[in-house]
Amino acid sequence: MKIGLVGKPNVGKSTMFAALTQINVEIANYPFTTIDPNVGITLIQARHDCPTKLLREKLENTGRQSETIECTPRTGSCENDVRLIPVTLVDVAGLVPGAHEGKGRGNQFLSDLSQCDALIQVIDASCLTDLDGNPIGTGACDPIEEHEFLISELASWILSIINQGWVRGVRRAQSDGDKGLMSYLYNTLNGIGAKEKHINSGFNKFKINEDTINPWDWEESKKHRLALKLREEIFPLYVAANKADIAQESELNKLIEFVNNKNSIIFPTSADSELALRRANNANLIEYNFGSEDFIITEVGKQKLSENQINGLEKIKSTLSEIGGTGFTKLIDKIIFESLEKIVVYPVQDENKWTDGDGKILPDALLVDKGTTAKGLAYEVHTDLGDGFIKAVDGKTSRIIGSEHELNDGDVIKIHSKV
Ligand SMILES: Nc1nc2c(ncn2[C@@H]2O[C@H](COP(=O)(O)OP(=O)(O)OP(=O)(O)O)[C@@H](O)[C@H]2O)c(=O)[nH]1
Ligand SMILES: [Mg+2]
Repeated sequence: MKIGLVGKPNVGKSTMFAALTQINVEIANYPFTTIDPNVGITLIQARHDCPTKLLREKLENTGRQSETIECTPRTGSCENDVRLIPVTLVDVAGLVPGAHEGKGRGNQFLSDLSQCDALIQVIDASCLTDLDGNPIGTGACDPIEEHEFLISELASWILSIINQGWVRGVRRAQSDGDKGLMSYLYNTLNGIGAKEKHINSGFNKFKINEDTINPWDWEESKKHRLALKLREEIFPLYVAANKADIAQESELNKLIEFVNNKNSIIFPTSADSELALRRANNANLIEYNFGSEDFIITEVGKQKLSENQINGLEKIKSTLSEIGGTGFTKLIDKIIFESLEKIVVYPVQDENKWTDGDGKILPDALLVDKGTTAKGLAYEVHTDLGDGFIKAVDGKTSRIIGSEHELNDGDVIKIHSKV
């Protein structure tokens, strides 16, 4: 799972990246601080208790020792039976109008977004910076315009890719109709991460209001409308209404209503606050559970923090209570588990002990699509495992399940395969 952070320059993309990945990157109050993309890992919470808890209960019920039973995540981690799953974040250069034509950092950075499963647009909800990211003061921008220009810019980028071979590509539509056109689109956009299902559903949505005959005669505006629909499928876009700590409530609410009406997900966020809290937490100055709406200053903090720092933390505290936390945990959780409809499943080699070949308990927690079947999971683990699939066993119930059985969030699955 890979999420790209996009938006105009100077909105807080790198601040959000630094806060969520704990990687130090350059942050500054001017445009184009970031040039080369930053790539890192953030951890998201599964929506269920780690199944290790169940394993312990099972053992206790049969009168066996369970205290030493702990899972060993190969990636991510687990704390107090809260399983944390890695998600890759990509922080790219700021995008200015005309980026698809090479303005600002241009197309290079757009290709940095290739293969992302979703994008989060970071918007400056405080409106203190203009569309090019220059800090010019109150009323410098319109957050809704900022959102719409990004959508259009992403579509223009997709259009510039499909235009490269359009005349030759759409000839296939002459003999094969829509199927030929879709196959051209898939072959062309596959390189930036498009899957067949994206092309099919984007194209079908486009067809609701448009005819698809004679594509060789289409005007640019029609192709742009197609690109808009394809973008929705390939790069679902969500919004972090950032700098909410200094934003005007009326502007913030206008933006939230606008994005909600488009059935996307938006939360007010404060990247600055999240970064400060995580750093203070790492230094033992405060106790802060990521995503929570409050924190406490530790004894060490009381001794070491200056009056200014305490005041700063008090300010953050009031931001947290105003906007309900810094927004990121809720935003990413909702994107992954509700909008992208992912579930977490645990493939194991031993269906009784829930271990891999080395005796490690629940080493893998995989994010897969809701509706993934037992055989589908086998393919996620390895193509050979999928090709040789015989049957699977549900580790929680010990029942044998067939290839088409749909998995549930939190399932522990042993796959039997010819290989
Ligand atoms: N008040 C406030 N300031 C913020 C917040 N997030 C980031 N900033 C400030 O906004 C400025 C820009 O932050 P960056 O993270 O460098 O922004 P960016 O979007 O990565 O910028 P480019 O790399 O130039 O595209 C810095 O001065 C940050 O401290 C926030 O939530 N609230
Ligand atoms: Mg940056």
